[in-house]
Amino acid sequence: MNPVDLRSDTVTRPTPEMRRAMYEAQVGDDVFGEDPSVNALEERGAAIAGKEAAVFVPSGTMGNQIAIAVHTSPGQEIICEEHSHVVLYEMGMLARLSGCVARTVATTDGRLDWESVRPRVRGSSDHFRGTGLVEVENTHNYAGGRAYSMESLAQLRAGTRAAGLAVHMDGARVFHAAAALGVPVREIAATADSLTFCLSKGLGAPVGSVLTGSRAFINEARLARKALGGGMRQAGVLAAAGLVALERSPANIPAVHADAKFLARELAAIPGIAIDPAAVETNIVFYDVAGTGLSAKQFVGSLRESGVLALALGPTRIRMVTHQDVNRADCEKAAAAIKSACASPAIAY
Ligand code: TLP
Repeated sequence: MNPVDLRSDTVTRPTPEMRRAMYEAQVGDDVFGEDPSVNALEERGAAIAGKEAAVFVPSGTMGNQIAIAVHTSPGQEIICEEHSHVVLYEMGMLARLSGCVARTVATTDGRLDWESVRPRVRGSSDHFRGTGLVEVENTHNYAGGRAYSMESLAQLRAGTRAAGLAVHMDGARVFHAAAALGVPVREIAATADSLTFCLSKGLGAPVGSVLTGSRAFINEARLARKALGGGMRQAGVLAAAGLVALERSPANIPAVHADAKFLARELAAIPGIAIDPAAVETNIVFYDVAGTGLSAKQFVGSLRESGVLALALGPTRIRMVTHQDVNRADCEKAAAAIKSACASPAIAY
């Protein structure tokens, strides 16, 4: 039997409809701008985000890093949350590719606000290059899938605009933010100059992300993508699956969120597990197993024995992510496996 894989929403497999679309996709050389499926995906992505243009990129990391490179110049500072993906999980590329430094802001829930950003904003002088960009992650992965409120984003937008600063949104899971808030993606995107969203996270497509912004920004982004080796030629086979994902998958998100909340409530009732179910707003469930006497690694090993996969993302911190390839019964199985892992003595896995 296949394990219940809750390590990430990146693990989803393309649906039969996606596979059919991939098989039938019209393709051409995308570096020449001649792949009709990629062109259609970019048009659709831009329309959904309410931006002038979009570029299809192989990954969320590439989308974010291209955005940072285009918005900034070397020596500048990027204000972002301390646990943001661009800082913790993108291989230091904001320094390596863009020559920038991160001015991180500590938060309790991953969400920046203008009050915490404002004191870090500075112009350039004889001694420093100053702020180049504000980056927000929505939903915030490491903070447990928290979504920014529209009010907070509007304040950030007003403050950054007055300061003449660009905002990039890492919206890898922006469709989850939109579902949690009950607002269209374009309203969220309107609070940033550029937005990356992932087709392969939470939308079920096999590969790819879309970077959106103004036409001038995307023209530059396209050159940066080529420079990084991201010109993918007959990428229409991938874009075709992405188009299906954009069409079909948002409808699945409410059930995916309900599963995460169900799992969080179940976990809250298990002695030894520390979790605040009220903090689970979308599809990411973090919990702490310190109270069980097991390390996160041991705990994950024990779950694996029961056919449930999770990620250890700290000494005693575990992440589970619900997605469209798991259902309520799978979450019940996961909760039962967690109960039995808590009951078992500490074995070295
Ligand atoms: N996140 C992955 C891991 O890298 C942690 C995951 O399993 O959640 N932004 C955010 C907010 C992300 O969560 C991720 C992937 C990315 C960007 C990068 O996307 P990819 O993996 O496509 O480069």
